[in-house]
Amino acid sequence: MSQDEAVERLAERLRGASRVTVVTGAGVSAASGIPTFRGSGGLWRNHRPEDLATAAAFARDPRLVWEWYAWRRGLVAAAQPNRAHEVLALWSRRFPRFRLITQNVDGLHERAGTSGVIRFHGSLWEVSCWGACGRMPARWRDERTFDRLPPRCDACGGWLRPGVVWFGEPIDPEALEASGEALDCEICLAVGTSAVVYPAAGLVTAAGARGAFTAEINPEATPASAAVDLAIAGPAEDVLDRVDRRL
Ligand code: BJW
Ligand code: ZN
Repeated sequence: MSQDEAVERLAERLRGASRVTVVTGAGVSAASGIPTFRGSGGLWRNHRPEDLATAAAFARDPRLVWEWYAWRRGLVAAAQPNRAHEVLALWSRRFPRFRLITQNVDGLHERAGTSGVIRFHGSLWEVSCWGACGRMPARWRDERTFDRLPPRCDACGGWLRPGVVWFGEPIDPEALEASGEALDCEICLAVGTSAVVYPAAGLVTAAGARGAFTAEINPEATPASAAVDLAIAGPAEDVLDRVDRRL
């Protein structure tokens, strides 16, 4: 099937649909200049993101891990949402029961105007007390540029940590529950994710098992490509724009 035919097939499915769920990953922010985790450009100062995104790495060297997050906060603050974020924001108003589950912590979906985003892996703009002193909320928003790394908890003086989900940590129960509900949909799309990190990687297949038509948009093949009903090879900002024009 040509890419044009695949785009038309997805548009045809979407016309008249009501319950549409989209699961996004780092690839949707690539065109905004935010590096993805895996593949070329994923390295930061010779460290693999997988080696930094763990509680053990933070305990060992909180300053190093915070430097990585501070660098990413700076990149995201200077970036703009791209056409992929914009189309999904339009769809959040077009489809009566649209849900967006993102693994991204950058907040670009919200900045593009999508409300009710389910943040599966937390937010780059939130922090929590590493020592869980209990005198602060479980997680709170803090968009400051910290002059000292690691930043300190105002209540106990201990380290603050980024408000994100690292490997080996549980997904926020509210995000997990909202995602489970969102899988009862007619169409479920995976956009810009390598589909290797669980439990997020299992969401689209789970929607398919509940009867949804499933599709993937990614320039590269992933472990999900063979499992979805339709795999469209191409960048999200281009493919989503073309699908939107055909609705
Ligand atoms: C484009 C594009 C363009 C490029 N357009 N596309 C075996 C089975 C099941 C689970 C496990 C297992 N072994 C270990 C686990 C657990 C582990 C896991 O899945 N590991 C695997 C790697 C094997 N999972 C966990 O630990 C999770 N928690 C958990 O399981 O808890 C259990 C538990 C229960 C109770 C108590 C305690 C524990 C947590 C996972 C957390 C992941 N965190 C990170 C960091 C978040 C913070 C931060 O951002 O710093 O999340 S890791 C990183 O990977 C980040 C991402 O959200 C996530 C997914 O990456 P994503 O988005 O797919 O990006 P990439 O870079 O991989 O791919 C980009 C894609 O874009 C590529 O495909 C490109 O081709 C494409 N692309 N340009 C469209 N223009
Ligand atoms: Zn504290």
